[in-house]
Amino acid sequence: MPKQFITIRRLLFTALATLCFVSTSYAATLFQDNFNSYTGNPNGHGWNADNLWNTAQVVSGAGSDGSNALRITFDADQLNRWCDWSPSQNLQEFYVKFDFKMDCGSGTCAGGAKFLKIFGQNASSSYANTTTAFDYGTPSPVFTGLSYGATGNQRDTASVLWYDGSKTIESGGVSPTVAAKGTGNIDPKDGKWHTWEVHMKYNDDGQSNGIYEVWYDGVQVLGATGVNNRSTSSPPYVQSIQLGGWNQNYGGKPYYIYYDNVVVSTTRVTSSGATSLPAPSNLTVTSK
Ligand SMILES: [Ca+2]
Repeated sequence: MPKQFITIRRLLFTALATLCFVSTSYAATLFQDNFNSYTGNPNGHGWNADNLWNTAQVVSGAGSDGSNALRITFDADQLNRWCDWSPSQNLQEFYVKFDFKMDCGSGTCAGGAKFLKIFGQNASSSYANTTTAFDYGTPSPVFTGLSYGATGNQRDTASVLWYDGSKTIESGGVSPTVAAKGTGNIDPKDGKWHTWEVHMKYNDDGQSNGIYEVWYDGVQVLGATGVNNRSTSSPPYVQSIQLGGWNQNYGGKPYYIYYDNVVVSTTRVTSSGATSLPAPSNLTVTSK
């Protein structure tokens, strides 16, 4: 075979091998959407969104970099304004990260909202949910803590790991170890983009080895291990990850939460959007 052919073949092989290696490095990403390829209702783009009120809409130019972003409108009380992603695989442990912005419109964002809710798979009315929400109970809602259920077969929001490091655990529930904490309530209502990250793991059957970690703008505000966040009768897997969600006390003045650059992954995502297993940057294609 002529030397030129061999050289081209080696070049192609090396290029393919490089592509495969880079691709493998990003295999930890399970789902991502920067909303830049479409506008309107996100249904059909990997999401299951509110079709009844169409309160979840991808808006042109709304992102932090002028790209498209998802906007969820909160204009009523005790209704769901949601946008869900459901994994196609059984997901016991994962990271979810996104950018978000509060837009208070002509009001003061006076309503609480679920913001980010993780629903566990439901088996015969046994389930385990996790919530990071804007607190309903204050006139100017803020993030106060991560809530989940620590007892029973229908676990939702009865226990709270507060961002000041304290915890409120239901009677009879396992008290986790809180190794990382923030300084207290988090108020993102400054009209600027922020980043929210959650790492979650369901405990194995009969064990208390669940995990919760939360970062706000890259700063860790919660780190809890030894969590018991499901009963053995609940599947240890995620049903859906929901943006927006149940809200109340909005006070008659609609407000909006924008979301962008959503990534669900099996390892923590770096600020550049890559997973924490970085793609090699020093690869070159050579031939002899
Ligand atoms: Ca975008």
